[in-house]
Amino acid sequence: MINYPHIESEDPELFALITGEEERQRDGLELIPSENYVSNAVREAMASTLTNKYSEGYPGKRYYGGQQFTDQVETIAIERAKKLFGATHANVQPLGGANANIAAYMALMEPGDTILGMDLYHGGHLTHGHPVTYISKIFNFIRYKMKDIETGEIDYDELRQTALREKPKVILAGFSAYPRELEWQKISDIAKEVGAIAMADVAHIAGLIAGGSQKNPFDYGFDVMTTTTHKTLRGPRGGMVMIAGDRGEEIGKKIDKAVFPGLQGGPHMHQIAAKAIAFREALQPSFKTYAHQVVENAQAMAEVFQAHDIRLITGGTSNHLLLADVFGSLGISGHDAETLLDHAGITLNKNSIADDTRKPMDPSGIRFGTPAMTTRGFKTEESKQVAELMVEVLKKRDEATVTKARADILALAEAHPVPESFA
Ligand code: DSN
Repeated sequence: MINYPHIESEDPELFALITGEEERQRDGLELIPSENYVSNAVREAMASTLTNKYSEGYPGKRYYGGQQFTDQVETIAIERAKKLFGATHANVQPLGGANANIAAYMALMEPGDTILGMDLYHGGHLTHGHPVTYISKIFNFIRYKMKDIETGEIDYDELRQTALREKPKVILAGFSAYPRELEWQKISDIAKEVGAIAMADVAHIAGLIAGGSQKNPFDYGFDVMTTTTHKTLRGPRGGMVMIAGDRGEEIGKKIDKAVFPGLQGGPHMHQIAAKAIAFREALQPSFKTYAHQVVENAQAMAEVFQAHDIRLITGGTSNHLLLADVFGSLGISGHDAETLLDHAGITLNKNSIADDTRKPMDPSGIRFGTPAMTTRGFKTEESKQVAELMVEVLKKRDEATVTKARADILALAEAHPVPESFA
């Protein structure tokens, strides 16, 4: 446990909010698939005096003095990231996944250039060119989709035809709401055929790749990989860009320039230290066990939902997340399902399903996943128990059922305290 004696005595208002959030995380179940619990070591790094330091530039080439420790911190983070993902180059400075993606676009393309990515309503992400983003005004984003929503199969023929026709500079493979594994080799072959850079946004599955429960795009000819560090990878909130392959050195230089000074100012060195600590944790053999358990738990939850005839987009899951069509199956909207489950102590998010006819703030689906509960030590039996509780709440929707589920969730949470260390 980390205490906050100074905040408590100096700013009781903030102390109450921070401890309130801590209790919420402790007593409820976190099923948002992009969230996790970090170790105390990671949290200590984020609270360290490294936050006081300006370090514009890169190790050995900074614009400020006093870098004898920060240079080493960043170098260690880079080396651990490279080892974890088999990269030849890593930039650990992006402040988040959005920055990592934008820096990669800036490094790999000129304004007006075309990038082919996954359709946003078939699992892609805002930063993959949603019209509300500024980058969508700078680059020309075009899309590929699933061929079959019930199996999740991507339409690789359409992808290839589009790539041959549009000649994109970059083909982007990645997602934030797609429960299946992509065929990395097929995508990288198409990229080679049309002379495009193959870029993977593995923000959601980075931990599963590091732990060996999902394939590594670098093993299938991908040139660039962007990620967040705080989802399945279980590190501090932040981003990263990695490079591999024959053009690694050339692309690496462009990425570094794009991150700084192209996009960001001083790197957040306390976060970089925390990333280094999380990477070390992910290099331990126990992280492999964790990554495999995440997927097993998600599949156990999928079995329960399917046994209750609740439609899962793509017909199940091969990774850490599930997307359930609760409106189509149970007549409850994603928004109402999220609220109801919140009352039962289960946090997840409403989500559009592929080709949803409802609006994003009140869509047909819910998205949930197992990274955080697996960190707490949940196995398949407990995962099934949670799924049964969710289904019961979503079907019955009465106060007694929600109250009983809340008590059961609290008991499960108490039996599986959030670990303080993964050393
Ligand atoms: N907000 C993240 C997610 O929940 O998937 C993606 O950036």
